[in-house]
Amino acid sequence: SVTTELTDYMGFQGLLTDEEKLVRETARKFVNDEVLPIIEEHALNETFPSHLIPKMGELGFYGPNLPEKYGCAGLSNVAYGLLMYELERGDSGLRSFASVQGSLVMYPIYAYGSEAQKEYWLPKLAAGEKIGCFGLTEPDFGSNPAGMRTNAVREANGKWRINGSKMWITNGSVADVAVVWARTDDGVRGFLVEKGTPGFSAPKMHGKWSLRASVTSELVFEDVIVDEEKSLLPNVKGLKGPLGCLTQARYGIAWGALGAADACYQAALEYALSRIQFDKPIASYQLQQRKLAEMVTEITKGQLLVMQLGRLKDQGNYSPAQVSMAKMNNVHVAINICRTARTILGANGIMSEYPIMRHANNLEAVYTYEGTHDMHLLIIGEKVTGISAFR
Ligand code: TGC
Ligand code: FAD
Repeated sequence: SVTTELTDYMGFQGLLTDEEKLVRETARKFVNDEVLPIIEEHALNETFPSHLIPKMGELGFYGPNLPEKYGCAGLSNVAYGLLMYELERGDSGLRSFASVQGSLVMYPIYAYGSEAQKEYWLPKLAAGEKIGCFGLTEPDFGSNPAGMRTNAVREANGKWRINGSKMWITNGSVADVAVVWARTDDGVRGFLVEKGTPGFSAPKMHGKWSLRASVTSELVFEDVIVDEEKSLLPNVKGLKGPLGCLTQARYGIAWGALGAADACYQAALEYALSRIQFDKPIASYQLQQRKLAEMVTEITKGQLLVMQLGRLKDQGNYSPAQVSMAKMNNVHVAINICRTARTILGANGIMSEYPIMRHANNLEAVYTYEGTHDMHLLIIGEKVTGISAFR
């Protein structure tokens, strides 16, 4: 059964504005009505529920914290976080879709694009009429994108020629536009490459045991020619371009992972109260109570962490290293909560009838993408010591 309220041990919802509460309730209803009934089937079949894309656009789920001028909702960052929480309570793949579309495609166009690029792309992406993807990672450069080999060379006629390949790209083969980061004579630059451009292909990757209800692809560029005005993001140079987008997406993941944890905690609590062994509900045994008590404690601490971060972000007074702490901590506690929830359900915990293995497996990818757990520890370590231990 579907529990109707989110876990709230410390009056977290009392910290929300009416608008934020409405966003959360809208997203929760959408997930309960449209996602939970179908998501296990999609995960089993390794398909994304693409029929939900326009509906999520209608509900304003893409880039909701960007300005209304471009067809977005102009909501607070806390509202955006709550949306990610609820979507990931459904499935990390669904939250990934919205994260990529809003934080990794719409955000760079908004922050680094020309006015014409913004006016052309943002309303279509906000409505879900067009889908985007974000190509940074390469087969040989994951945690260290500074080493990327994909390159773009400016030709005499104001065109650019792109060569190289990207890997592990969410939505790659379904995207109408790829935000691609490439090495140039002028440092790393961002390009908008449209589906169907000659020399550009995006083969789908198969065989994931994690994020099965999400499309992951390679991007291949073989002498792809793009027009400077339409394609080059003019307002950023260097690795701070893509890393600035990651800060936006990592912020949403820090909220989202708690949604997956919440789904597993609630399933475990309900199960523990109803499952009888040795003539009593297993919830009456101290060992199981300890697990539930630790789960709800970690969810509560995580909620307060992202709430404070969200308010700081709304004030424009936050740092990427703070976002790293929230992403690192909340994904870490979420994966542990999902695994512990699995033990409470015993054998039932491995079945697709319950959401637990799906969430636990999804979080393996979430633990790694958008900066691995280790990389975020090193970012925090650098912040507190002043010494970089990356290289
Ligand atoms: P470094 O020298 O530290 O920085 C280069 C420039 O970037 C600035 N910067 C940032 N700006 C904004 N946000 C951040 N988070 C930033 N981090 C750094 C920095 O100030 C500097 O600016 P400037 O003006 O001085 O040039 O760069 P580095 O090469 O030493 O690398 C730092 C490191 C290791 C932290 C970075 O490379 C890193 O974060 N690596 C992890 C890679 C990663 O997270 N990849 C994610 C790929 S996308 C993805 O996974 C999508 S999943 C989508 C889904 O399905 O949800
Ligand atoms: P590596 O960087 O090879 O790391 C392997 C291990 O070494 C990790 O444990 C890491 O923590 C550790 N390590 C690396 N460097 C150090 C160091 N200096 N010190 C200590 N330990 C270190 N990328 C995109 O650009 N766009 C996307 O849309 C996207 N979607 C993704 C979707 C999925 C399902 C997955 C799984 C990945 C996605 N990625 C995407 C890629 C993701 O960002 C990378 O997988 C991630 O950044 C890690 O890179 P890697 O897998 O190459 O691991």
